[in-house]
Amino acid sequence: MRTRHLIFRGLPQWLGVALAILASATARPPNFVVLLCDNLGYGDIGPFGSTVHRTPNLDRMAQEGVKLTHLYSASGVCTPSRAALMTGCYPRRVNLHLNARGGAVLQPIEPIGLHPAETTVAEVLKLCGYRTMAIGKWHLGDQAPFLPTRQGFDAYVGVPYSDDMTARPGQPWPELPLLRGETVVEAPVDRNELTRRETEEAIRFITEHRDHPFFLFVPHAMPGSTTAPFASAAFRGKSRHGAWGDAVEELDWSVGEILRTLRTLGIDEQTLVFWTSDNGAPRRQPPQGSNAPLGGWGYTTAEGGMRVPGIVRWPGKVPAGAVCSELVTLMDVLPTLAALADAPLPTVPIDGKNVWPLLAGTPGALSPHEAFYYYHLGQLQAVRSGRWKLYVAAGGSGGAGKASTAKQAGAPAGALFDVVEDPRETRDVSSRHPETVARLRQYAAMAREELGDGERAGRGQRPVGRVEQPQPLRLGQPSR
Ligand SMILES: [Ca+2]
Repeated sequence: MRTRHLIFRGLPQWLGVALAILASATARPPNFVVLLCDNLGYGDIGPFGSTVHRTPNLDRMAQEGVKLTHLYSASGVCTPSRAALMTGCYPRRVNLHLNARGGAVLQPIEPIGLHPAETTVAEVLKLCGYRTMAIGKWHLGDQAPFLPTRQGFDAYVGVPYSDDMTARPGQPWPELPLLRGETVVEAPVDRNELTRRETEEAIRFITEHRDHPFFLFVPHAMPGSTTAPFASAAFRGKSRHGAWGDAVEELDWSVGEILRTLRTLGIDEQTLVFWTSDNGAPRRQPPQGSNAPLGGWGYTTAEGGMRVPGIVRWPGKVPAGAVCSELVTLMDVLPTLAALADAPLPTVPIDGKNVWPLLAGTPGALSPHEAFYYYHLGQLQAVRSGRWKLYVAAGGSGGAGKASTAKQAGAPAGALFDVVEDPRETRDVSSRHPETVARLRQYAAMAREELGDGERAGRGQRPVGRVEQPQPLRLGQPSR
């Protein structure tokens, strides 16, 4: 410090000012790439313990970045999870915890979607000059006012909802469409090619915008919601774990290609890459994805349903080979990227926090979340604070999709688990920690007041977007 001080003292004052101006002119905000898999479980990749899937690119990414071992999605199912990631809010706050019929996740020709007035992370960044693109499964509304192009993304390519929402007898649903912008360019899209094509689009976008700050959101459609996930010919039948393994290994290839592109273009050190999943692997028979060592399955409030694998890589900024075991959520993406881009936050209340000190490995940094709420659709089922998770309603069981058939054993209301030591949620320790139970009940009461619970409305809830006459997305018909 003393040496630098002396050097600066030796410079003429005008030169110091000129150098400072030059430095601020050349310091550009970082690029952001957010990669979100669909239904991929905590134990499905090498860095999180999989020994059945080959994920060399994610293994390397974890060695070069930080692994988030207590990262939570804000829901066990797709639409609410994505709504939370995009807005930094609990799904109930933006009223996307249910579809228009009170069930889980939006379906084709749904009259509701993410309200156009909500501010997405793409809008936050676009407002300060970022180029933005979404590539993949959107699932926040398939009507024109709800599409990514109306929510801050300059460009969009992908399927508007889940890969299993295909044309079928007894439903007015159209063939599964591939959108470019707001236009259906293929239907039905070849689902085997989705991951490969999403990757090619990502590489094209990064290459094109390498000289300008960009935000790329790639919500992959895989492993997805079918009983036999899709993969391209190069991966199909190649893993040791059936169609699920093929899809996971192609997703690993995909992140490898994206990281290689950043290196080749020389923008590796200007780019933060965040890789994660939208919820845990659902229960399937025969079993597919793995949430090990967590208990429970996707579509529930069990740890396995809502704790997701996460890796963040940014050479020189995020410590290599680090592990963050503090509680972080997908709602934190918006405020964290906004802070890094020096962009203003939405003016309405949000629930996410800036977790950059945790990602950067700042010594002593702790989770900014005093409490985290596990909602199953509209019902508050559990609260976590520190290492403790209290079920305030019976939870962690059941399931929201046809694929999760078998009844799952869940936790009864009042059960308290130490989810650091007991991530399978097998030992109810509520009788030994009455003061912790009481404290967590108070958090639950605060959540009910602000976000609501079941039929009870919360004072902080905002309206969902709604259209009067939803139309199917078909080839040759412009979306309205
Ligand atoms: Ca999902």
